[in-house]
Amino acid sequence: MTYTTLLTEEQGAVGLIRLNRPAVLNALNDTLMDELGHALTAFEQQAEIRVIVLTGSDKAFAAGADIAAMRDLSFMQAYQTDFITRNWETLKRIRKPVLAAVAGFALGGGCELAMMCDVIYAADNAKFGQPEVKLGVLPGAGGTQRLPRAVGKAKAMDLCFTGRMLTAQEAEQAGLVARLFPAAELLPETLKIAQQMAAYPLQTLMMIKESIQRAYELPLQEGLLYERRLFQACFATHDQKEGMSAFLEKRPAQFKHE
Ligand code: CO8
Repeated sequence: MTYTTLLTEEQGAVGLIRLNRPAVLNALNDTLMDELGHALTAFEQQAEIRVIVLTGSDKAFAAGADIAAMRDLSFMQAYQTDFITRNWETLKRIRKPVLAAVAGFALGGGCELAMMCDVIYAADNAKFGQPEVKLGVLPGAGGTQRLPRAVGKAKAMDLCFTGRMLTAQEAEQAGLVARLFPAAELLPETLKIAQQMAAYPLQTLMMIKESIQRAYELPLQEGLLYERRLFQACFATHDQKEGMSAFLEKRPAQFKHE
């Protein structure tokens, strides 16, 4: 499938999606979000792909929703069409790990899109922010909800009230970013991590994702029980026997992802 706003490629068991609207720093519009939903779903359905990486350019992951496409919307148009967020839930439904590799600007909807991913790896030139207040609106795709969960209330309020940008270093210290890399190494390093993850059993990666996501939704006791049941379910898989046998026999494991 050829997209107008994305580039996609497969690298072994890793599916790579690159946001590609360079003239507007990958600003998000309905076409891009529809295509992103399609590309993610295609990798989700492709059995040989086990991990997905979402990235932008060296200058921008995404500088937010497309302001030109948004300015003249009426309330009815925004409400009835669910401008750019109509496909937002697609990303939430992806069960394979989705890693964001963020270089440059991740602002507004761009920061919110990165936060929809399971892990954010960032270049040392990355800048994160929710500058919507400067445009007379508030974050509309999770900035007031996911950002406080990621960086705490104080930083989230500060960022949303002032519209200032977090540096990559601050973002890592605050817990928004898992690891930082020099800009030139971001994508190769993220792909290396993705390949490492993709060698592990797919069903285990999916269970980890499902269980960690529950940590944000369930009371602790319910989350712990959910985790324990998934742990026990692993004993029905080939890969649990293989992983533990390989350890005891001091040899590399041969996982079959089943
Ligand atoms: N939308 C449209 N065009 C954009 C956007 C954007 N978000 N960001 C950059 N561009 C365009 C610029 O207009 C410019 O175009 P041109 O060359 O034709 O003038 C081009 O990209 C390059 O940008 P700059 O010249 O501004 O580049 P700089 O390096 O000087 O500055 C910045 C980079 C700081 C990133 C600057 O472009 C900027 O501030 N951009 C806007 C950031 C912003 O406000 N983002 C939030 C948008 S609102 C949002 O995301 C809400 C999401 C909620 C969705 C949920 C709806 C229900």
